[in-house]
Amino acid sequence: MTLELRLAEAVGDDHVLVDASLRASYETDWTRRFRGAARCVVRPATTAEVAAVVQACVAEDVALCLQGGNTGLVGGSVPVDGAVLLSTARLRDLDAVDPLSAQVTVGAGVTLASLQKHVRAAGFDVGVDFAARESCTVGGMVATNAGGERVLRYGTMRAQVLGVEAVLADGSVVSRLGGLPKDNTGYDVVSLLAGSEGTLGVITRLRLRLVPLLAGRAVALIAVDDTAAAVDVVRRLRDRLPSLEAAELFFADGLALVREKAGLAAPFADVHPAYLLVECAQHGDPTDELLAALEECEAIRDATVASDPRGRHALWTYRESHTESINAAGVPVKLDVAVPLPSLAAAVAELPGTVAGVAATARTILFGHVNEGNLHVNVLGAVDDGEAVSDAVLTLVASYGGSISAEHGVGRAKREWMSLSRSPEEIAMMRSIKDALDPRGLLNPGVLL
Ligand code: FAD
Ligand code: 2HG
Ligand code: ZN
Repeated sequence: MTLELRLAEAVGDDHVLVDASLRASYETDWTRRFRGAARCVVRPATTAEVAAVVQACVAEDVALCLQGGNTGLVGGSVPVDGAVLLSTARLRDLDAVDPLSAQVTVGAGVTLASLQKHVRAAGFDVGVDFAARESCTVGGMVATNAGGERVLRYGTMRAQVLGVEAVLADGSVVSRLGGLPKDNTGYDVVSLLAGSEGTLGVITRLRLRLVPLLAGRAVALIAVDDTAAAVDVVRRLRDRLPSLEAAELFFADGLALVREKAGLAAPFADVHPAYLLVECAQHGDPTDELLAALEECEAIRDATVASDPRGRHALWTYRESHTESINAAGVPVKLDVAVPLPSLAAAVAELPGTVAGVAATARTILFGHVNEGNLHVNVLGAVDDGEAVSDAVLTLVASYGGSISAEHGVGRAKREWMSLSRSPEEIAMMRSIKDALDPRGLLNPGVLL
């Protein structure tokens, strides 16, 4: 029996896509920088079907690549040529929210937006949020240990995960969905799979911790002179406002591009070098506390505050439209890095020159999650110099004691620079784990290691 027939037996004919036109949307990543031609796309609907798919690929010694919403930005979600691509899109069960433990169990293919809708109807919220919410899946978010806009308050995706069900590379199933917040019985399988980027197993179901649904919200867009001023304002707000949930940084050139591509009005009468967007959330209205705290920050040059949903959304659009606006301007070389907060201003000052040193005509746009020192370095007009740009930026970041991947993962894009962020001993440990769990290297070959 051919592999395709065996896969069709596992998931049904309709869910094995062999035709090039049906495979196409799965074969290019969101940035259009990474591509691969899959042998076929297979779309299982249950953990048992996933296990059958893995077993079929193991029997034929065919590589299996994994894809959730295909919003990943490091090339990890596209297949290698000739691999079977497993899409988790049909793993979309939503169990009832458990209000006593404030937890829910969901399929890995559920999108963040569907999860938010589901848990908000029960009076809860998800601790992680970001602009790809309509398409990214919970499984992809755990596999990449996604960060986003609320890390300041709730941590990254790993911190939201209390249990996992996954199919390992030999087709066996580990299921740990009990949701015990305290459980120190040996190695933490759940944590190991978070951030493993599909190299250790296919995540099929997740038990998630939920956070309170906070209806009182206020957003401020703040103009400042530079990164140092933005960092200073964030420190003051963080010390004073327990309701502070988000602190995002962007700059005049990014705002100009967003305004051009999204057709938005200027937020202030004057152009300022840097902008900080902050959000506070609590059960009651936090607007007065936010305004009072802003008044005490001397570094603020201008500010606008919105408490109603429309006004808040309008302010967030200036920040959240960066990724789409950059994509509309060209194919970017994307680098997602973090430096220690005391070095953030120096890194921001040095990065454009560092890029120009290897790609003179490139356009560098920076933005990010300021409290974590997390910068998104987007370089337009440099796809042909991608290697040199990556090398220059990541080497600079390493010289600050930073990370070459703050939240998007390593994927295929940054694999060769792992040693800038991880010691030989750590890489050897990761390699041992990979070899033990996937000795034939069939899961997501070329990703991470
Ligand atoms: P995919 O892109 O499909 O896959 C990502 C990786 O996870 C791949 O290596 C894939 O093989 C693996 N994978 C997917 N599903 C599974 C599974 N079930 N089991 C095992 N491995 C799996 N990221 C952030 O961290 N913070 C942000 O603020 C943020 N904002 C974004 C905004 C936009 C507009 C876009 C396009 C992307 C953004 N991202 C952000 C990146 C991306 O959305 C996240 O990395 C997200 O977690 C990927 O989810 P996905 O379902 O699309 O995964
Ligand atoms: C964000 O914070 C995402 O908006 C995407 O992580 C970053 O486009 C990027 O580089
Ligand atoms: Zn981000």
